[in-house]
Amino acid sequence: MKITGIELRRIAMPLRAPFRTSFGVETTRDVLLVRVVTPEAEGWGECVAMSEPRYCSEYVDGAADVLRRFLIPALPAGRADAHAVKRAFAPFKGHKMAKAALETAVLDAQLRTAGESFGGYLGAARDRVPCGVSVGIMDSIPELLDTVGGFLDEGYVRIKLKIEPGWDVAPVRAVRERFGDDLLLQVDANAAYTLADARQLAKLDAFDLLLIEQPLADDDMVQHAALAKLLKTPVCLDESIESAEDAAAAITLGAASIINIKPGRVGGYLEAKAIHDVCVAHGVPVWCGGMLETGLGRAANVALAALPGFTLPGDTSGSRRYFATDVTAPFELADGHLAVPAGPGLGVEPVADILDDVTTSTEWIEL
Ligand code: NPQ
Ligand code: MG
Repeated sequence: MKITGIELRRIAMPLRAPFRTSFGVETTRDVLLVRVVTPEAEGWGECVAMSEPRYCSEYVDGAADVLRRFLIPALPAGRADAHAVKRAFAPFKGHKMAKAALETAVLDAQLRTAGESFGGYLGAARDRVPCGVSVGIMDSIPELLDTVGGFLDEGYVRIKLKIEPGWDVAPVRAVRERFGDDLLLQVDANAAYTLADARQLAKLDAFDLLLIEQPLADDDMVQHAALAKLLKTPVCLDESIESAEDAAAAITLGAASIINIKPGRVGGYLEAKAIHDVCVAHGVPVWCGGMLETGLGRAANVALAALPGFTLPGDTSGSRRYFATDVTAPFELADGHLAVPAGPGLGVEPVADILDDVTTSTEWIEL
């Protein structure tokens, strides 16, 4: 597959409601899209970096810079496929989100050319996936209960509450009391605590949570292992896991008994699949995280979430969880599930007019 050119397209997607986590509030999703053009097909990749380096060290302008300056020039000449692209990127340290966007665009073009879907290529074991939803930090418990109630009415099968010091036991207790013991409930701290908070976090043991996600700093695997010994709630890692090696280390250390896989965070769908395989081999459940993706990123995540090791519902929510208008046909829940796209590649297309409306800049790089 010969790549003839690449478009870097920046879009601004207004969020239906502000999304607050322990590291900040977002009101607009600032997204970098990568479009790979070949004589046979086009492919899309979505960069999941945020405008500012608060969730991790990457940020959108940095991703665009490393793509232009290093990753696009390193693309294999002539025959490019996703595996060759992954190898070509390996000498460059870090920048997993930038790498993932370009590798995914190449994989999409490759699969569209071959007439194969992402799900088929990755090894999806089902044609729909159960969906969870991530609920931001709110100003009050009544507001939280209304929001959670609304999502349950929409059919979500699992609720994840964002927590931080000062917003943890009380919201979890309130949601558990209001919605009952059968609700699948978990929490995500986005690295907001330290090991000194172990006693406070152990209070969450009373609420039968599926897991606590990334309670401590992303580079604190040893302390996560120590914390896991002090909690009944299973510890799940998100930010700490950037590769299959990280996943193996976390499992061996006892730092995680569950892993959140986000393809963007780990450098793409090939690495995401490798992490899935390591976890399956160790009997460690995985689930597919989310980064407020548009329909383009969401399509591939839903395909990944259909692999057999994804035994917990993911943050693969419907488009309307975040956006009034998605850039593709909207992903809509049916009976708490999203259908795995079956068409070639991502199986979805951007709607040209909508995409143009949200575009803030484009850059064409001829190869
Ligand atoms: C997580 N995602 O699991 C993340 C973090 C996150 C769905 O909870 C803008 C863009 C705002 C990406 C806020 C969910 C975001 C973002 C939070 C990602 O840790
Ligand atoms: Mg998380």
